[in-house]
Amino acid sequence: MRAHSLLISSLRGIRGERPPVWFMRQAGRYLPEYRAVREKHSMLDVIRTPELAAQVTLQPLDRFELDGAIIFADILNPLIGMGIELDFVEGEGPRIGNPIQQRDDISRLVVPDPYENTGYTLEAIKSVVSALTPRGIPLLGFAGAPFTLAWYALAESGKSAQGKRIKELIYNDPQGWRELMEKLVEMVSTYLIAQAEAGVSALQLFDSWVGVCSPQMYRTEVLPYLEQVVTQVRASTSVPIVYFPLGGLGLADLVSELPVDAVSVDWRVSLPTVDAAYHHRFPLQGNLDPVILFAPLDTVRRETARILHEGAQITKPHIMNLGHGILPHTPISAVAEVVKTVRAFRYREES
Ligand code: 1CP
Repeated sequence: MRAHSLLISSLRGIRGERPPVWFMRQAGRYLPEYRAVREKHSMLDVIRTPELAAQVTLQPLDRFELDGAIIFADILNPLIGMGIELDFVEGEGPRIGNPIQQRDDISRLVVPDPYENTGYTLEAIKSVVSALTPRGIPLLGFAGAPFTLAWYALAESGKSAQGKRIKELIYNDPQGWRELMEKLVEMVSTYLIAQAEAGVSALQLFDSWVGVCSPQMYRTEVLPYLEQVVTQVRASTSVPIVYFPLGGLGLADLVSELPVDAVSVDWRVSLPTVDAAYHHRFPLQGNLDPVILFAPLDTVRRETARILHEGAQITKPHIMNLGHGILPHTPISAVAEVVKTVRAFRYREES
């Protein structure tokens, strides 16, 4: 049974008395209880051990009165079953052992069965759902969007943030690009559907690198594959789907064509401005700058209030979140302050 909640009704377009609040990366290094688990276990071990993944997922819920949880995993671990070697290197982040360099590397990729490839996450989801349903808190599942997964499979890094490798593949080997995207579409769709079957109440697609695309590239090389993912997922489950095009403000007009339920917004734009760019179509999630959480608490309170008032001006519901994930070393008191400020807010005070 799925929890009926402020978060899910807001994602479905029904505004409650206040916005729901949850945070991307709400489980993570800023929590001492997370660091304690990670001292004993590697990132991949935590993800692949359902008891540990469930434990870490629930940690922020025991500290803060959040309106949602997100299953602990990464966008990259599902690539392992496709034949991509992945490791998380301490203090550095993900590293791909055998990045795609030529057409053969694409041809040898397989589309894994999600139950075989990521059964551990599906088990963790079941366990978290049984813990959270009595508390009325919904669990989100997620996946990387095909473009962003291709980015990592090609070993693009922050240093080549223009996306030279991915764009060269698109321009120089269109057939190879199509084959790669088709395999990623299949992997992502079946994985999201399996998460819905395991009991998540909503799904989020992270497109963290799509901001490097021109609208033209996005229209022809990215959007059609995203549409395939959303259409396939929709055909087998009715849970709401959230899309997060980080840095994708220039793509808003095209994103507004996607049949998703809600869009997550980074901090670079005000919610009313982006609402207009999306033609008032979507509930919007976001968009407090994660760095504001390092400011004095009255600044945190004031900036949270500013986002709440901007969120009250959009056409569809607002879901309070950050514009990107919580950063390591974020003060816990600032996270608590945001939650407190949101929970005390009421829309009727707006009029
Ligand atoms: O313990 C550690 O140091 C590991 C840090 C960490 C964590 C906590 C990584 C490595 N991944 C995660 C978990 C994670 N990643 C979640 C869990 C649920 C939650 O939000 O609480 C989610 C949803 C992700 C998604 C993810 N992973 C994205 C999309 C969102 C985003 O940040 O843009 C991306 C790009 C990744 C790749 C990744 N994994 C880890 C790092 C440091 C990165 C980013 C590397 C880069 O910038 O290229």
